[in-house]
Amino acid sequence: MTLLEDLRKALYKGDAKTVTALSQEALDEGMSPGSLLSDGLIKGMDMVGVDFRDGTLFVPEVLIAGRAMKAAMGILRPLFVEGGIEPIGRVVLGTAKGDLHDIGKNLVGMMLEGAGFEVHDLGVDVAPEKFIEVAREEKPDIVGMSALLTTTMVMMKTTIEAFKKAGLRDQVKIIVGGAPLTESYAKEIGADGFGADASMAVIKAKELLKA
Ligand code: B1M
Repeated sequence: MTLLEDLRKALYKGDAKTVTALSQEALDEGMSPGSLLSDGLIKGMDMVGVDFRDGTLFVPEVLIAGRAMKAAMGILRPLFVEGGIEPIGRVVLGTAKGDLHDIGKNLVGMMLEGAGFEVHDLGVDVAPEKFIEVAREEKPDIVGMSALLTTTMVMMKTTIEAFKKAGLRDQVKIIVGGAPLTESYAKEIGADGFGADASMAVIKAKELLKA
């Protein structure tokens, strides 16, 4: 069995200690952080997702796998995030109201920081009013929203409408993403950009700011 297969298996089992050790081993052997992320960690979470959907894994197991993923992201974070540079833009980021999924959103935040953006992460279950309040205070260039549930992706539209009502829509660019979203849905709800994955979110953010 290859190191990455072992890593995915350990992630599936939620064995944070082994996931962390194998992630470090992969990096020490010269694997790029990007390959470790996409071929190891994200594929491992996909296996978890399939069995969660099919009813062979349940919420506690999925949570434990999620924690193992977060532990490994702790190792990757410093590799994606460079310090001491002037931010190329400011982003307020959060998961839509009613949604508690934050692994993908955290990844997007990490990659944006790595690309030179300053990121203010509002966490999960973020109400439209909270996005508005922080946007007023911090005057970000971009507001990023993540949603993993078909029932919460509609909150992104509500939030965009709230920005319009508050007279702030023209002052920020809005990027959305998350597994159930599509480019056409993003357009339909009036977002400025869609990120199919974390690296596309970075490309879109740079494009919107012409950075
Ligand atoms: Co949830 N869950 N979950 N879950 N969960 C899904 C999303 C689901 C698809 C599983 C399934 O049935 N196969 C399903 C949704 C079905 C649907 O709506 N159609 C589901 C469900 C049903 C639920 C509950 C309702 C289960 C229940 O209680 N009965 C419940 C809801 C809780 C709530 O939010 N209110 C629930 C709970 C949970 C846990 C708490 C147990 C846990 C979350 C832990 C956490 O995040 N801290 C969890 C998990 C882990 C998952 C799966 C297995 C994995 C999600 C994940 O982290 N993927 C997921 C199945 C799956 O997606 N395979 C599932 C890895 C992550 C890196 O990918 O988040 O897609 P992702 O992010 C990607 C891109 O989407 C994109 O970039 C990221 C990196 O490439 N992206 C953006 C994301 N945000 C972006 C923002 C951007 C741009 C790109 O711009 C701003």
